[in-house]
Amino acid sequence: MERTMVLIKPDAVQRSLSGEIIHRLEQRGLKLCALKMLWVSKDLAQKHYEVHKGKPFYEGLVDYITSSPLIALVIEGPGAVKAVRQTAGSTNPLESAPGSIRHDFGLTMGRNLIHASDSVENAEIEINLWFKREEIITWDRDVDQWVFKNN
Ligand code: D4T
Repeated sequence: MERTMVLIKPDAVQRSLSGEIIHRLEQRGLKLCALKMLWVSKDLAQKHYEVHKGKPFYEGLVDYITSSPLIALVIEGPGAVKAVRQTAGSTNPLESAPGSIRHDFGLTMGRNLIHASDSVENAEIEINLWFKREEIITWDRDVDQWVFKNN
């Protein structure tokens, strides 16, 4: 089953939106496989955002992500990468679809509440960067037959 990684970023945690964001992912039918709160080190933040190194917003992005605790999650489901990106909304909240998290709670790219892996390959890299193997729970959820099945 496909997995993706989500960060409930420091602005969302500070604004007490963590429960709302998890609720929306669960409501969609997605399954939690790992969850932890942490205060990210500069080293981990720099590794996570390495592709953006050198861009004008990079330093501010690393400062923001390390400024306050965040919540990291592993989420599972059919098409989990696409589903979570859709529920999160576009990077720029002003271009996000109504009903998405970034649209409903955000205004700027600099405080856009949530990170979601952008491909299956990057999801695997990010999950390995943020989680130890034993922190990820493989489990059957009783309702999966009513949510995950295709005919
Ligand atoms: P993340 O990685 O946080 O899920 O965001 P996206 O995948 O939607 O967008 P991204 O990689 O292009 O950007 C990473 C991160 O940088 C912030 N950002 C981005 C910013 O502060 N200013 C900017 O101009 C851009 C393009 C927002 C998300």
